[in-house]
Amino acid sequence: MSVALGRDTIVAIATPPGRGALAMVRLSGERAMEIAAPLLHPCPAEPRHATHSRMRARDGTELDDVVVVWYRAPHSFTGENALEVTCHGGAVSPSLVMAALVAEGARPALPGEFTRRAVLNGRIDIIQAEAVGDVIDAGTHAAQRVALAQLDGGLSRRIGTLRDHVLELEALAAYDIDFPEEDDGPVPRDRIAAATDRLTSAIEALIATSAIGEAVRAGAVVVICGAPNVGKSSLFNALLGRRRAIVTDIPGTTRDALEAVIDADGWPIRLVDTAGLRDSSDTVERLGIEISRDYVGAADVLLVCGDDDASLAAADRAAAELSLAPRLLLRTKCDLVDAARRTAVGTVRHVSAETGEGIGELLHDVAARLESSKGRLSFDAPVITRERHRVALSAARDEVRAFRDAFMADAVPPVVAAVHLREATRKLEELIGAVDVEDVLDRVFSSFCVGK
Ligand SMILES: Nc1nc2c(ncn2[C@@H]2O[C@H](COP(=O)(O)OP(=O)(O)OP(=O)(O)O)[C@@H](O)[C@H]2O)c(=O)[nH]1
Ligand SMILES: [Mg+2]
Repeated sequence: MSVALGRDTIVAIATPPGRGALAMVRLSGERAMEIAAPLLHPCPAEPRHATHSRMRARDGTELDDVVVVWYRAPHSFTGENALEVTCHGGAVSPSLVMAALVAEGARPALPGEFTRRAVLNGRIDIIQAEAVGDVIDAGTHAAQRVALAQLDGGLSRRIGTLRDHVLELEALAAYDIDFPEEDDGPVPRDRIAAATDRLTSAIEALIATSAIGEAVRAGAVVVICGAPNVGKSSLFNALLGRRRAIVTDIPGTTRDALEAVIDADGWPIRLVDTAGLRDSSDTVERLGIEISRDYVGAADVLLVCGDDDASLAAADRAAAELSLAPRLLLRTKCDLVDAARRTAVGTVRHVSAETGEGIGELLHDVAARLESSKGRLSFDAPVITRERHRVALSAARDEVRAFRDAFMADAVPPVVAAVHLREATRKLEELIGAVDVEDVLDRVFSSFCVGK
């Protein structure tokens, strides 16, 4: 990359493009005020106060009527001198403001560059930076709440505490190493063993939150499957409360998988309608069926549909072959069958997209299945939300275990065993972003939008 990261003053339109009442242009870097001042009439006199200004180009051309807030380093989101210019929205005003600031020497920001600077300047850590992206990307209130808690530092503090415990253990081990001649030593071995076990359990407990954390951040995948024409797309529409998927009486109507996000008792759900599973000679339909099979394989919960007992049993067998996820059996189009003559047994639920029967309860069933497979949805304790977190914590746990094995077995000199603890500390610090920041940052910010 040829741009001088960190030294330039950067600028970006922080609001989405399109028609809107207001837009915000954000400027950050050492020269932020110097760059903006010649264009602002008047210029903000005090930091953190809103100033109503006319913005004019150097040649006197009127640009827009704006409200400016100036932040003095280090008291800004990025930790640098910064300016937020709120102008009119739409296609013209924000671009004019941005172009004028670029003409004065600011450089257009790269995606995520403001947040990257916030990390590099120690305003937030990497876990919190990820949360900034998650708050923006959240599709449901639950996902946004988890992200906000993470941004608030809950998860970072929890990981910091784990790291402190590793350091304490290392200190205990070091004491033992330094005074080996003390027979019963000042640090009995079983004390070190017990501390190691407590630490391993604490790391495990945090790893165990990944099922729920990842499901809430990304949405649990709930797939509607079954034979063609049993009413899958009708059920999909009924659950969404709007006509999204095409419904016809022609078997094989749905060709591609369709996704929509809904809420089931607080759980964010990625509901998927799929092409009916059958042997087909139609090329397009066959491709759709392959996609269906992939979705069924990746589902967190399956809604297995059949409009009679035989088709339901066949669909259940097919689903069980492809997936270990919990399956809810749905006898569809139940409005066509007399309540008295309903034959299905056990856990089969009767639903009708036509009358709405069973549809509301179905979402409670889905939430209950998710709760039993992933844990209770709660926003009080920190949860990990990404594979990156899970991988780093698992590596740290393995190092702590390796230390215990080596230390207790006297297999290697204690100093060598303690190396595992240093490695565990490093894994936890990498997770928060205390070491090798640049490398981790590149991965974290690859998906960010410009202006954040
Ligand atoms: N009476 C009644 N008819 C329904 C119900 N649900 C679906 N149907 C009818 O069944 C037919 C097939 O419905 P779809 O929802 O397209 O079925 P599908 O399973 O998505 O079919 P494919 O996409 O071809 O796999 C349509 O004619 C629907 O009107 C229901 O609850 N009651
Ligand atoms: Mg369909």
